Amino acid sequence: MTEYLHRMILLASVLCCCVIDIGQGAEPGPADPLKLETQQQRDARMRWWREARFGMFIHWGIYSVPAGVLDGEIVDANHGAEWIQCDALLTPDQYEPYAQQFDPVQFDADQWVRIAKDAGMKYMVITSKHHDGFSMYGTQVSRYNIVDATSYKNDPLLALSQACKRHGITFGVYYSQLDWHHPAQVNNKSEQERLANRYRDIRPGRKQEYIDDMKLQLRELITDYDVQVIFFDGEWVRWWTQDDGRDLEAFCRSLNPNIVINNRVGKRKREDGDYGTPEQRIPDTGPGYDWETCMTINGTWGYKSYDHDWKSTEDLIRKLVDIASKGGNFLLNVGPTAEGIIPQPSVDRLAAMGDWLEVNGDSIYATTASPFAKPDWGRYTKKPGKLFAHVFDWPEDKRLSVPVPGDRVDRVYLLSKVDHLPLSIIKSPDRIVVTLPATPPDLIDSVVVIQWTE
Ligand code: FHN
Repeated sequence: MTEYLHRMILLASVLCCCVIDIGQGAEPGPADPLKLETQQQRDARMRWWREARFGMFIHWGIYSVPAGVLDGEIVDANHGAEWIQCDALLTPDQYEPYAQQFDPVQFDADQWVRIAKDAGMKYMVITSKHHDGFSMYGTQVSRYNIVDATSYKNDPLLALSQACKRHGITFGVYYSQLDWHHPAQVNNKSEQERLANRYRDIRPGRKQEYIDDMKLQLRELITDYDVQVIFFDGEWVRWWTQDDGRDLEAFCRSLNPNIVINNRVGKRKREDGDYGTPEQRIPDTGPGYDWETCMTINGTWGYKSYDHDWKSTEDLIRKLVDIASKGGNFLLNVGPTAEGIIPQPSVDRLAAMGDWLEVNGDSIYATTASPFAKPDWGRYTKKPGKLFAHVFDWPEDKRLSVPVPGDRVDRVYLLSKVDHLPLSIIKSPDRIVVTLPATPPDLIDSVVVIQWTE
């Protein structure tokens, strides 16, 4: 049987099972014949990620040295510190010496992983190479990396990958297609100043050279660093196509069939990768497929010495709940200093989120999107047999109306009360009214659990 005939039969079988799946699956799998996995296989592969709901994003690199300031002047208060090379229009000769100044002697991989774990985070995604093209691990592909180009000479990504394994956290990396250092890329002549960098061009005839180097690095990361998630970025450059994304996605999957890849591997289309990536925002409703909001705790991804505009713990917890109520994941960012320290305001907020999840994790992890409209007083999340009412604003009349048929409800209790003593409820055909205690057990979010038969 010829290769062509074999692939046609394979393609035909894939196409027909895709049609069936879309009819049956909880959410339709990406309708891409390239992806030879069935909906069941995809659900199995994505399960840990969907159940995790909460991860740590880490933007760390030599841009943490200037920390958003150049010659005592703030470069751009509205843009991430990781963009300083572009925003200050620095030439490589002006920017790359920061590598020699980068010596994170206080970096402690176990401490970082513990901060993530104590925050209730289940996975971690760190910048292996951001737009500046500097590799934060010991790559053989370019000497512009932390082992060869800094006085630090150690490999923090290897240390983090190993620490994640020790603490049961899943390890992932961020990787940028846009690269201000790679010789195959060049500033875009038709764009002015910053945009020339943002929309960097590829030199004629040298695209494959860059793609080959990317693949060599991704092979290193996937095979030697146990990478289970890849967050691509910088895909907006015009020379990067959706087909390039498909090719790169297939390449990564050939190295690790279980890997989870974001939609920026392609052109942020639904069929690209495994999940959508809204940034610094939370969609009004879930898009009906896997998605993850990435967000900063202050106003920058990379560390900025002067940015103290920290979101409150209340805001962050309610954002996590809002995202989970729409069936999404929350990838919350930290920007460590050049010394290797995660800023204390970030650590404090993450610890407080961890305390809340210690008590209320059942209402977040492995839950799915709310089946009901968003109530004025909060949000809903659910899992089989349980509906979680997240009460942000405690009703003045201490009564909570929930649109579930009364005859289906077995018990209602407060998740924070270890005894789970039942609360009194009034049942009616289409709803129940719960009588709440006078004061909320938690001012940020008190979770009322409704045990019911769906
Ligand atoms: O330009 C990057 C930015 O530096 C940061 O990495 C974020 C995080 O998702 N992504 C890009 C902006 O969309």
